Amino acid sequence: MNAKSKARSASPQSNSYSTASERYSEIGVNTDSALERLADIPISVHCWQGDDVCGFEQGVPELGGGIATTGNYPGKARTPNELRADLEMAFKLIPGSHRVNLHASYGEFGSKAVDRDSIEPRHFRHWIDWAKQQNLGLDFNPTFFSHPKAADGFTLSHKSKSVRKFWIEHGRRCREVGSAMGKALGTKTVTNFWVPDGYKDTPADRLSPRERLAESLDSIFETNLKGNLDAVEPKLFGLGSESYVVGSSEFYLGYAVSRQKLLCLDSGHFHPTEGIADKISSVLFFIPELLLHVSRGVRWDSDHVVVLNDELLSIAREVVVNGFLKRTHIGLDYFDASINRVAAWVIGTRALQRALLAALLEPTEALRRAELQADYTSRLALQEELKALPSGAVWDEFCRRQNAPESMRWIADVRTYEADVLSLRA
Ligand code: RNT
Ligand code: ZN
Repeated sequence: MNAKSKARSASPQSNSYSTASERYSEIGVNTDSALERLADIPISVHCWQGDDVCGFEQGVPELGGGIATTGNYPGKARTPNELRADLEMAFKLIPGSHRVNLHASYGEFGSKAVDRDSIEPRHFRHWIDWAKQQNLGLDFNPTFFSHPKAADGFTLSHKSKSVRKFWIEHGRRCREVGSAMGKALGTKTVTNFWVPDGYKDTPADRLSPRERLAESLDSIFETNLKGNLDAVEPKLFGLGSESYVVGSSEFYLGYAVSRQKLLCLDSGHFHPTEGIADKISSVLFFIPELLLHVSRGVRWDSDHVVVLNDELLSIAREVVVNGFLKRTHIGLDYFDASINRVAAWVIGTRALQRALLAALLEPTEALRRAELQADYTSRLALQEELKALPSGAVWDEFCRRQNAPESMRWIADVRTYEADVLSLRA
C-alpha cells in the first residue's frame, strides 16, 4: 500500500459528492463502487515524457526513428535520479497506484558504453528497486531507434543479416530484462516491440522486409519467459517513412493473432479520422490481451498530450463496459517538450482516469436494453443526458479518497517543484 492509499478517506465526503451520488443512483449507477473500481486500474506512465525521449546512453545520436519532440521548455530530466524524482512528483498528483513504462535506452550503464546488444537486467536494478519501494509496476520497450545501426531506417527487417542479428539480440535481451522486472515486482512486465522500419518513398519491394521482420520476431520470441508479456505495435507512417512502414496494422494484427501475442494499439498510429476505440472488441476476439498506447494525434504528430476528448472517452468506454479491464494494459505514449513535463504527465494521466471514470459511471444495462428494443431514440437521449451528469464531483471525491489534489490544485505543486527543482537544471 502506498502513502496515498494509506491516507484514504482522511476527510469526509463533500456535499457535492452526495448530490452527485444521488443523481447517479437515480439512473442505477453506484458511484462508490465506480470509485473502488477506478482505484484498481493502473496506468502505465511512459518515462520518456520526462526527458524528450533522450535516455541515458553514452553519446546518443539525435532522436531518430521518425519520431520527434518539439519545444524547448526548460527543466528536462538529465539523469536517472532526476527522472525518478520527477516521476515521484507526478505520482503525488495523480490519484491511484500505477506503473512506469521504461525504454531500453533508460538503463544505468555506468561510465562505460554498453551497446544495445549487451544490455542486461543489472542495468535496470535501480529502476526495479525504486519501483518496488514506490509500489509501482514496470513495463519495458526495446529501443530500435536513435542508434547508428538504425540510422538508415531499418532494424529487424534490415537487408543486412548482421544488422538484423544485432537487433535480434537486442530484442532477446530486452525480453530478459522484462522478465527480470516482472519476477522481481510480482506483476508481469509488458515488453512492447515497435520498430521504425520503413521507406520515405514508394518501395519496389513491400514483401521482403515483412518476411524478414516476421522471421526476426520469431527468433526473438523463441524462448518462453516467466514474468514477461510480449506486445507488437503497428504504425501507419513516421517522419521519413511516409510511404511504407514494414510493421503496418495488418502485418501486426496477423502476427499477433497467429502467434497469440499482445497487440499494441497506439491511438496516434492510424489515419487522422480513424479511432482505435472500435478496434478493441474486434481484436480482443482473436488475441489474448491488448496493450494501449493512449496518445493524441494532431496532423503529422502522433504524440500530443492526452486530453479528455471524445476519442479518449470512447477508448475508455470500450475497455470498461465490455469487461476488458483484465485483458487490457493501459499505457500512455506522448512527448511534448513545449510545456512543463511533470504537468504533461499529470494532465494526460488524469484525463485518462477521468475517461475511465465516465465509463464506470455509465448505466450500460439501460443503454443496451434500449438498443435491444430498437429504441434508438432513448439510447441517443440517454447518451446525451449522461454528458451533463456531475461526474466532476465524483472525480473530486476520488482525488480526495486517494489523497491527491482535487480539480486544478495540483498545478500549485508543479509550480513549486519547478521553482525549487526544475529551474535549477541548466
Ligand atoms: C512510436 C511509437 C512508440 C514510441 C515509444 C517511444 O511511434 O508510438 O511506442 O512512441 O516507444
Ligand atoms: Zn506508441
